[in-house]
Amino acid sequence: MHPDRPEPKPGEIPAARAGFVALLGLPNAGKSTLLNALVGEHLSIATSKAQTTWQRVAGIRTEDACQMVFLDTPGIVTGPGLFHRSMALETGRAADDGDVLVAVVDGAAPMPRNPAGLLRDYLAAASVPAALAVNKADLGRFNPEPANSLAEGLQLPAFIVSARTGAGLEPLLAFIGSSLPEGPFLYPEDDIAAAPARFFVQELIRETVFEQYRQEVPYSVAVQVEEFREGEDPVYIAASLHVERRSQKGLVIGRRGAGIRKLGSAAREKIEHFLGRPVYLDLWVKVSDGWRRRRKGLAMFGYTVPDDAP
Ligand SMILES: Nc1nc2c(ncn2[C@@H]2O[C@H](COP(=O)(O)OP(=O)(O)O)[C@@H](O)[C@H]2O)c(=O)[nH]1
Ligand SMILES: [Mg+2]
Repeated sequence: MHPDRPEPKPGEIPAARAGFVALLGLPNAGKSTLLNALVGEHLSIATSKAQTTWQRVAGIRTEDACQMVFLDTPGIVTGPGLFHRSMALETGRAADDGDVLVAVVDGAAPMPRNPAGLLRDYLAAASVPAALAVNKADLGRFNPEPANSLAEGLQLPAFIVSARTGAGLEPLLAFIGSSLPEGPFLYPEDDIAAAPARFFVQELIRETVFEQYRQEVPYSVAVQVEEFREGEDPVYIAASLHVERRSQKGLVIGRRGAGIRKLGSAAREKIEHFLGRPVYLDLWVKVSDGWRRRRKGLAMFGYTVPDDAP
């Protein structure tokens, strides 16, 4: 219970609660996997590679008189590049919008010192209720101690969870539910996402790129859905993949188009699952020279542009 909030009187029907829950944490902690587990749908792309989430993704869970709008974020991203700063800004904005903060910590990995310090700063500066979700409890090497002592130092509750198996989510949800402000729902009760279907199509294609390509290639690919014709059967979707350099175009397309064909069929299956309908997916590869380093490039693909961007 938030300290400023009065206890409901016995017999009183509790008012509805609703608000934003920002998911913070280091790359690879499992923020996106946790959002998906909390919403019960694969909304936010999650891969074994770090920094796959480039902008905020909102997923909605409505239960009884409580609506939680989870904001997945790129997390605590450090790095001098424009794109790193764009991601860090996204995280900061989601944290500002959060009525509750949940810091996701990988309990199966050693805590790196510097970024963990940033996480601590975020939590220490928070003016809203916050908690730690100590994730990956399903792994044998799980050790909650470092996260627990971080939580203790900040006087925050810590919840041991596994985003992968769904274990331990109930106590975390109870904490979030009781910490949200009273107020009407922010979205219709049946909505699970706060973005149009084409956003998720774009993200599913990006996720598949992360799964199928190596090294820096997936980090260079922005996806733009050019056409989305839901009136057609199968649904017709055309999307372009924008790489940063000409040499990457060949890498994505692959020998005699094998790469792009494999990408297209795996992405199509995911999109069909998401839409619940057959899909015809047309993919194009384009070169948008150094888009991650330019204001125009970031803006073109809908990413946050830092004020001082060239
Ligand atoms: N074993 C295990 N793996 C997890 C869990 N949560 C996330 N992962 C894995 O950790 C990696 C990073 O997850 P992701 O959600 O993309 O992390 P993010 O960068 O914080 O969004 C992926 O390979 C996930 O499958 C968990 O509870 N248990
Ligand atoms: Mg993520």
